[in-house]
Amino acid sequence: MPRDLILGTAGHIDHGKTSLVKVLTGIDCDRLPEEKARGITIDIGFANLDLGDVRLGIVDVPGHERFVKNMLAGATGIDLALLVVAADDSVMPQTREHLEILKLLGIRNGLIALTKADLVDETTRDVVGLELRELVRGSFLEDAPIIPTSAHTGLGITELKDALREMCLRVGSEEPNPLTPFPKKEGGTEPKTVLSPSPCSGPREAPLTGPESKQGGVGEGLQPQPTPPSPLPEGKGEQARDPAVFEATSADNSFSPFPSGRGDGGVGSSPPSANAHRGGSSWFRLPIDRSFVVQGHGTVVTGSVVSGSIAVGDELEWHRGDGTTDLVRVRGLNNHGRPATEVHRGQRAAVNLAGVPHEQVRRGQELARPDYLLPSKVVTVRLFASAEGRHGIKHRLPVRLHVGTSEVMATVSLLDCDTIDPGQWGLAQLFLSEPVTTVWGQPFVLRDSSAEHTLGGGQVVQPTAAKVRRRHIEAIEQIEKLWSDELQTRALAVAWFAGTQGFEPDDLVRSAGVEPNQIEGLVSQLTTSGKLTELAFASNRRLLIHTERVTQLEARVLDTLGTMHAENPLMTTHDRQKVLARLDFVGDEQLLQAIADRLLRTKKVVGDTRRIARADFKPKLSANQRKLKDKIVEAHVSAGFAPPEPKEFANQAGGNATALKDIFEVACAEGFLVRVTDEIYLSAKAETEMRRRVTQRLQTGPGATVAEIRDLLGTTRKFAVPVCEYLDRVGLTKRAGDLRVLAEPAATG
Ligand SMILES: Nc1nc2c(ncn2[C@@H]2O[C@H](COP(=O)(O)OP(=O)(O)OP(=O)(O)O)[C@@H](O)[C@H]2O)c(=O)[nH]1
Ligand SMILES: [Mg+2]
Repeated sequence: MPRDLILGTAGHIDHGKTSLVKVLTGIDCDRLPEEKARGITIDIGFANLDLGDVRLGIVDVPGHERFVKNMLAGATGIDLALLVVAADDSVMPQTREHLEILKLLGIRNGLIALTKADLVDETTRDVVGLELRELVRGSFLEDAPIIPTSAHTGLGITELKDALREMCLRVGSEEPNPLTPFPKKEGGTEPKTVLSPSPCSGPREAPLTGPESKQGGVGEGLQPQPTPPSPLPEGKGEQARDPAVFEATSADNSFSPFPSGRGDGGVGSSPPSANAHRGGSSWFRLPIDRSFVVQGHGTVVTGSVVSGSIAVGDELEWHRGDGTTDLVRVRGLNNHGRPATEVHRGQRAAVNLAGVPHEQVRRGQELARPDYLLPSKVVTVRLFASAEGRHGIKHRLPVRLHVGTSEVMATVSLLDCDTIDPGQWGLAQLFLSEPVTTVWGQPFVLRDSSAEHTLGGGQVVQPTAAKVRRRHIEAIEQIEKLWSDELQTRALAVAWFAGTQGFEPDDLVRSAGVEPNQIEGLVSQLTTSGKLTELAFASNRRLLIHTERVTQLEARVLDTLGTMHAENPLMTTHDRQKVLARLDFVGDEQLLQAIADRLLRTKKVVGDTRRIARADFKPKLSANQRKLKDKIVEAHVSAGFAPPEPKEFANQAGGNATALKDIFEVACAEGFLVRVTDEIYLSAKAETEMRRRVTQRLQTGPGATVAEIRDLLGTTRKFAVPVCEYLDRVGLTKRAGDLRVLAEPAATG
């Protein structure tokens, strides 16, 4: 099975990148009329090179300083770089800038082509070679071969192919990933611990160690820049959307949506399975770099597959770059102009999508497995200020964020310092003018707001973040934990930030760099050890919450119950709904019910689905007094409107008048009895019935006398007078001469 990898060119304008790709592949990546006319590359172009056991997708980038943003879109998702330097020109500004960008993007493998070798003598070549060695010292290209080539004489082309093949085989066995974090030796000093308030400069005492090899909410913004840059490259304009431009091209520009069967095009005897490839166990993701229309088939989008795989017929989420998404179906697939049944990481892909209007597709959008990515206007990052930069990166600096194929205006909020000095790291949040879709560990690049210089870059630590207060030590410590080598530590930090809202297991792929096949094991370790708590809801909802947060919520429920017990010391239990209603700021009724159930299960609370009390609450009545209370309630229920007098129970209360009063008050507080006077209590049921009858009677006619109300209730005058006064008191009736009328005429009881 051939190995698929993506190679990107890099280097200063006119140094011979496109010419070199052409002699290597026979494909001219400069396709646009404007590119032809001006003799320069404007936007990224594509080619492919079959080296037998290695298949390379090639992204050729422009060297012009004005088109660095296109270079950045092309460099996303590449596995290897081919740094091109003209022997007659040596190291130039974009040689440096492109190399810096490749380093920031975490590219770890590459070769150097010393082009136009036919134009210089041996001595010049050697001098330029020395300058190059100096340039790449300490970078991923430090030990890369420098191969003199000529697109005109063919010098070095065979050697270059051999070197490429050899490197690809080595890279394949190293299992690289485009989301590899910044290699330590190139990244300057790692972020310091955050407890020091000083600027991010000077040596760090306790460096944050990041993993050597990893894979891959909205807060208040700090006023991002108003106008996001145009999604289309300068000079290309609508031409990029012109199907004719693309249909005429080779590589992945020509699209034929129907696979022509197994073994087609030298791909092998069967389509490779998703897991047979590096990153194959990850979820699919493709940052879109172009789109076009194919007559009769509709919209086709292209990009480098940065993780996972897809097959024809799959459903994907189309992230439109404005925070909205749509589910779309893969109607057909192409890889370098050949139909394919599936495409995977390391391949260029052209995806024919059903139901996607072409005019709505733009660079910077993404296709991904549904529910993998989440757009966010705030991301938390580890940020490195380029050693080349003069001023470092200051708090509140307006910048351009380049991540994936998107470019978005942003404002930097430095969390642990005021300035990141050149060559240093810091922790930051980026507040964006448009939402972006990122994953944990994803590299990005920052350029200045006028798009003239590369300022730095780093890795995403929180793809969807809420605003963190600067120098908030606890939050910053948790952010540092998100960069731990340990999956468990990262997952717990995710849980910490998710708070009482919790998170779903699958979120860990995006927010902690956990491989999908590691989720179950990780979650079960964390729940078994009691660090995470899983709450299952009736609705099949499965939420993971940091156990500390669960404990906090439990404490809140207990506190609330405690307050209610203190407010009503006579009440033995409280209405569960009313208790939880006092915590409605938590904003999740299901969660509170689950917490109450846990408290019942762990016997910190007693009761049932209706009424609850703290297990440690000491009710005011003894067990015997409670029995008497039940008896009294019973007697009142059966007596209706002719209730017994309290003193009838004095003997049973041991002659203790205060205790007897308490018993009646508890019965009232618990809602069983209603006090009319100290001598008259009604059962709650009788009181409700009384209100109903009186209301009904008074709804018609002039009103009713006390005698009439007495008859209505079938009781005595001695009882009727205080009852009428009670009804006045509670606002149901009022006096009108000798009569009682409804206090609110419209009241219906
Ligand atoms: N003599 C000589 N000329 C070369 C060689 N390679 C490229 N050129 C010439 O250099 C000029 C620029 O070549 P390109 O391949 O377009 O350079 P590029 O790096 O792709 O330029 P941009 O994409 O615009 O950054 C063209 O006129 C080429 O013919 C070479 O090996 N020898
Ligand atoms: Mg070119």
